[in-house]
Amino acid sequence: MSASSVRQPHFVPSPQAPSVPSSTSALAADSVRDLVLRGLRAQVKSLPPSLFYDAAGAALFEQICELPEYYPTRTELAILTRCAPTLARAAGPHVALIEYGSGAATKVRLLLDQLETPSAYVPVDVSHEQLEQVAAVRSAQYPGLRVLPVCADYTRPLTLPRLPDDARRVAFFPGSTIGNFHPTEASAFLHRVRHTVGPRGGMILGVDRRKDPDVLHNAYNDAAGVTAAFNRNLLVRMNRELQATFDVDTFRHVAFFNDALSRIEMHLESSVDQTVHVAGEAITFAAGETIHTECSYKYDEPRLRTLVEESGFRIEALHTDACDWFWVAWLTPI
Ligand code: AVI
Repeated sequence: MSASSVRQPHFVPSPQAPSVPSSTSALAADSVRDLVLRGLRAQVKSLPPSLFYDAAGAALFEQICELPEYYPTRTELAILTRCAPTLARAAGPHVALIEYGSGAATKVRLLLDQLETPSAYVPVDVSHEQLEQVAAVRSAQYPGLRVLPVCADYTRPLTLPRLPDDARRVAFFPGSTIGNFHPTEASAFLHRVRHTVGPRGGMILGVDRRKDPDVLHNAYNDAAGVTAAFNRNLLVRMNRELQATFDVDTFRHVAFFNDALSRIEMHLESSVDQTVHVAGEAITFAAGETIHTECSYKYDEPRLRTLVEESGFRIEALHTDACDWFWVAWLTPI
């Protein structure tokens, strides 16, 4: 099949922004303003992590993935490289692979290379440009594979294009992005995926495991300061897009492991009492007050099992690495 057989992205409207990563560079200016003001007017200030991913934020995230301290990306890649043949055998022939938040869609190649006669690849992402590029490249690389891009916010209910009747629908959600959902949102998301893949379907899910807090701390407080720049880029973005008056140097990157909730929390802490204007509205900060910008939940096996099972899936296999830091889970419907 040639690149010309790539379908035009199928659009699904997304009225509300997600609270997990997926590029918001495509979000309308008024939705960014509404999201920001809602978060900053609250008594405990917060911003949705989806706002990290403007063009500069996406580039900083790519740098994070290469950092020596940030183990998730390379660890998951190593597991996928080793286990792709096993995952492909479990998934079987004629799979329609649905990748949520496909982005540059590099990891999926490891699976597509191993699957027996995959019938379709459905990358889902909010970035129209990236989707078109990915679709054209993958279509050229895998002749015979139907590439059906869907331009949508995957945290909202999705309508998929028509898939071949005999295809087994398998969802692919790598990167441990599930950890950026609050547990109730994670459960609702997995529940929707379960509905989408149907009773014969499956899911391949990347999950970051609970581990030594020092390892976690270092991964989100890298020596080169890239994660700090990624966090502070939110302020730069608000200054540019919402005519905000943040003095970026007066906000400190703070990231720590919250043991009771089993999550890394990222914050931006004001070092002084100050008033900042955002889209014409005055927002006051006391010295030491923070904006909570991200949660990254780290799962142990009982918590993962509970999450998966309450969403209508069962864990068929947990593939891990030599340090037991990460899982690539193979899930099937209960
Ligand atoms: C995208 N997500 C899985 C990353 C994480 O580790 O939670 C985002 C990130 N935040 C800081 N560093 C990386």
